[in-house]
Amino acid sequence: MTDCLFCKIRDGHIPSEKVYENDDVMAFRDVNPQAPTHVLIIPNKHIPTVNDLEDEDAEVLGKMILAAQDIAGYEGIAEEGYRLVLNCNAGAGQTVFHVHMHLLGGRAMTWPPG
Ligand code: DGP
Repeated sequence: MTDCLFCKIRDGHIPSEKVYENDDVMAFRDVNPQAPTHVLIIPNKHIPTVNDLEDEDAEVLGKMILAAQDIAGYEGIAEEGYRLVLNCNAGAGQTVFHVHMHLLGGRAMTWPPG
């Protein structure tokens, strides 16, 4: 079995609160939420970091953003606004090495992020 935490969540070997799923992506609530809405959107394909993306992954990245748009809509935060974040490598705070997009919303955001 893979050592990747998010592959295990994708495969249902580790429980998660799933909020979205299609053939290419899935989304589940972050276990340590940093905002009232904090959802992680992952490609089903195991890709460790943004640095590892290839041309053929362009479509799934678009699908991740469309998933975020959909989730923001039913979470009721689309109009007030939300933030999408991809951390790449440890210096940017990446701790799980399976590409994931954070969808954060439901509170005021500051800029720049820490
Ligand atoms: P990052 O720091 O960008 O790699 O984000 C990883 C996120 O994953 C972090 O916000 C916490 C979350 N996380 C870690 N372990 C689990 C888990 O077992 N379940 C869920 N739902 N989220 C997790």
